[in-house]
Amino acid sequence: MAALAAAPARADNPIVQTIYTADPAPLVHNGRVYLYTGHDEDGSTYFTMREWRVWSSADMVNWTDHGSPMSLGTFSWASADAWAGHTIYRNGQFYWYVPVKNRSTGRMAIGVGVSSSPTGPFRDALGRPLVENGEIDPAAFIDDDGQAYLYWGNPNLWYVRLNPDMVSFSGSATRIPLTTAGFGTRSGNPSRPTLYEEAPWVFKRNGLYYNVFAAECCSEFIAYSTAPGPTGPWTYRGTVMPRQGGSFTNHAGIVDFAGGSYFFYHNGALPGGGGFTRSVAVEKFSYNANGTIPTINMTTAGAPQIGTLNPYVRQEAETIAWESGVETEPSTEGGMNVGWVNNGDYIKVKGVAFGNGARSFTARVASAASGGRIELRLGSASGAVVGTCTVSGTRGWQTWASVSCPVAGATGTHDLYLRFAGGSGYLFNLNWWQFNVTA
Ligand code: FUB
Repeated sequence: MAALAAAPARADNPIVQTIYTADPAPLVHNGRVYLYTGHDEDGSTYFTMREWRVWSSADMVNWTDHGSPMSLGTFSWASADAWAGHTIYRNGQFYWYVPVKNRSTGRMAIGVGVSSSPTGPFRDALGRPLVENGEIDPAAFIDDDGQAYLYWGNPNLWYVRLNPDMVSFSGSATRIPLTTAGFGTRSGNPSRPTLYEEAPWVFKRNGLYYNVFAAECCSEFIAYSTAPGPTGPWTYRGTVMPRQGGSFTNHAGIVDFAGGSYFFYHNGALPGGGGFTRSVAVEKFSYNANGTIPTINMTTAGAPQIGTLNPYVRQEAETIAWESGVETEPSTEGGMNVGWVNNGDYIKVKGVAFGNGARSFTARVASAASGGRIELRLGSASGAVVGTCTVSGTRGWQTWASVSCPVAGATGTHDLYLRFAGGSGYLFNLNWWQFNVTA
């Protein structure tokens, strides 16, 4: 399992440790960043990917796991390869464009899932591919005039003009000329003379159109081009993220959120990580004054936290900055819960604002075994204990009960560690928790 997290306790990249994730596609909606990813299977030796996953955050460090609201099973015509997708919002609906293998043709095709919620569930909007030419990595963009575009491609770069319904298009697929002026020069590969490899990410900023893409496999780096319009002509602008991180692919997504700019990518940084067991990470960056993108390097620290987390409202157990040992699963009470909890495992929640002090703690727990303890620690997994909650068996891993315990010494803002203790084997599951200002 990827949930090893033997790295230093304070690192926050990669941002998900419970599973391997790849191909980030961030979307800002209603004060949160929703992060759509692929899922590399444990121990994979190919791009063995069967589902997509959704995460969200309001502070860029504590990420909530929303599970898998779309998988190969969503597309009855798809047989394999739940690869790199992109989600965009329009008129109350979320459209998730994904490449999958078409069972009947054996070729890669682009499907589109649709949902009225950013966390799904998503359904197949068409019951067939939106477009199919054997190429991958769709990215949607809606221009200021309302015209939407879908870009995709490896080895070529294509676009179609999407209709306002976002699930049909006008005209036919158009190939963007891959010129060296537009996409840089690759040497030693006459059939691919430009750096463009795959994974386009198109957006507009201050009237300039950007195409950030994975360059020159393998290994890939992230590069970008700009243009005066959504269809070009493109001019190559250089490297965004050099080759780093132990994965021979990389895949970028960029958003602006709460006044900052954020660059998402993937690498092989988790234990057992590599080219087919990747993990999504994020860095904060600032555009240069002339609109160019600076070189961005991978870090283990990740982005700084925006604000703090409020412990006096219900927090999902699967809202995590870093964890060691646990996994998640769908909960019968809705959303996800944390499970596979062993003695010594922990969850770090960053920047928790206790204010004048918490007096008690409540957790929603379930256990088919005999339970254990939740130690509430500040600063590190071995930090000061401000409370300990005893969890008893509930006769089922989804038989939920609330437990409470007193808290003392939790004032100000700290990283909170929920450290789990008990005997051998799985101890209990955790669905949500909340601190209280009353005993
Ligand atoms: O994840 C499978 C493929 O690897 C994606 O479609 C590409 O962008 C590369 O990241």
